[in-house]
Amino acid sequence: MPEPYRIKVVEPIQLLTRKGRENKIREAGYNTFNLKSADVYIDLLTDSGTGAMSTLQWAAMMLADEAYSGRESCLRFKKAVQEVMGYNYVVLTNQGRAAEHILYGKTLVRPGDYVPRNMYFTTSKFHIEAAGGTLVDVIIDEAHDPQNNHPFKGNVDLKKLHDLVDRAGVDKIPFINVEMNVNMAGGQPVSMENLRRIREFADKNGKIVIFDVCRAMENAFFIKERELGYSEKSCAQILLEMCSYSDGCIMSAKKDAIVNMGGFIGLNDPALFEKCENLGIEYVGSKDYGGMSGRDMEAVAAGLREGIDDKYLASRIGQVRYLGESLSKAGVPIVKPIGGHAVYLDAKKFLSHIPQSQFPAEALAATLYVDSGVRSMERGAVSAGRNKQTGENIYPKLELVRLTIPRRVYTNSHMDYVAESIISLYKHRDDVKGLKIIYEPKDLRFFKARFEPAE
Ligand code: P61
Repeated sequence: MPEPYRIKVVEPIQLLTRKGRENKIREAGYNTFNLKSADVYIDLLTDSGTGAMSTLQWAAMMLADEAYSGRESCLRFKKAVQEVMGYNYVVLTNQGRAAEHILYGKTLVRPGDYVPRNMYFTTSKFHIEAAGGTLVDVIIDEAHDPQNNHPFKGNVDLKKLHDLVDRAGVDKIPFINVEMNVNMAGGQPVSMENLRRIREFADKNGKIVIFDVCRAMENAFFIKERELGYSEKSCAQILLEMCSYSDGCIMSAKKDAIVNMGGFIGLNDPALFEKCENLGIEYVGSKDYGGMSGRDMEAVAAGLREGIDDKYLASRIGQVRYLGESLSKAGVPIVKPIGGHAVYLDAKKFLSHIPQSQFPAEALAATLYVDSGVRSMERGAVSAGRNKQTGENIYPKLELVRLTIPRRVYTNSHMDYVAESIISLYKHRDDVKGLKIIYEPKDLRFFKARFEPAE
């Protein structure tokens, strides 16, 4: 089916010359984060805050209440979260990492704690570590293999959870953290069956479960499509059941809620809510705005309802699949199955002549920009950072380039251009050279690191 919307506003884009792009990537230190968006032709850096809002969202923004306290927009925001996800209490934040800071960093994690999670995410890991904790990856092994076709590669391995309890002691585990549609694994979903088993495990061990729901709507779509017993349910019903297995969540609304800015913590426990709300006042803004303006809240409230619509999700994930299948048919190595928000190139396979110490994914992202003006994102050794104790680079099994599709922004002819560019790059892949780091900040280095060609 075609997209369930038509386009009313457009934003012109332009392709610089090849010489121009060569200069721009050099000036950017070969890091696509450092490029100016005006120098990018098709921007697949991220799906975070880059979606196109609907007429309903823009109209709702005009009705926003910008009062400091007791604002209607805040009430509408909370009502939308309660209706769509079922959480009783909501703390407003400006985006996901602020929610992580408050809930993980300032409330739940103590020095020496271990937090099990189905694969790391950069900001989540940062806030757990900054509080003195350690993130322990408990995702199933299949998730680390780009070619493995497991339908729910985001699942938690219950055996790994049990082992952690035996090794660390149950008291050292403040909560179980489960990400929906796991970003670093390639946008891979968690099954309902797995969520139920995590809940049982948590209840037996007296633990709470916190979800990262920034892409839970896309996860719900995969459950509808792949899990027995869910094909007749709506994604909205599935999402409510998913969230019922958790005690709370953090949300970056910039993803599934299709807004430019916004986030929240959802909770069911009034005492935990009270703590987080007070911290929110200290760190992000008073309780009725939490780092957002009223218009941002209105956009989120409307976006939460649009983001869970079955037809929209089918078209959104269908577009990601369209790009993935074009690449796969041409033999380009990508992560399988094709994920919810992005297609991930397997840079280790794509550039098998470049050792991981020369950052093949970063080199591939830089070359793709020079070749075609398409901006993508490194998700490999640069993103994984360094071991805190030894200072050595961490070399994850997955060395990927993420082609992230913003929601409702590009058409399939943009996808065709991207696919053709990558297929042509694949043919001359042996010409691509590795990179070495010449500057990196201490934490979350991928955002600002600079490189130059190795040797
Ligand atoms: C992204 F390169 N994601 O995927 P905030 N949890 C999860 C996320 O995907 C996420 C956040 C929490 C981004 C933006 C971004 O290493 C990076 O609203 C599963 O961005 O604070 C964000 O939500 C944090 C890009 C973040 C990165 C960190 O593009």
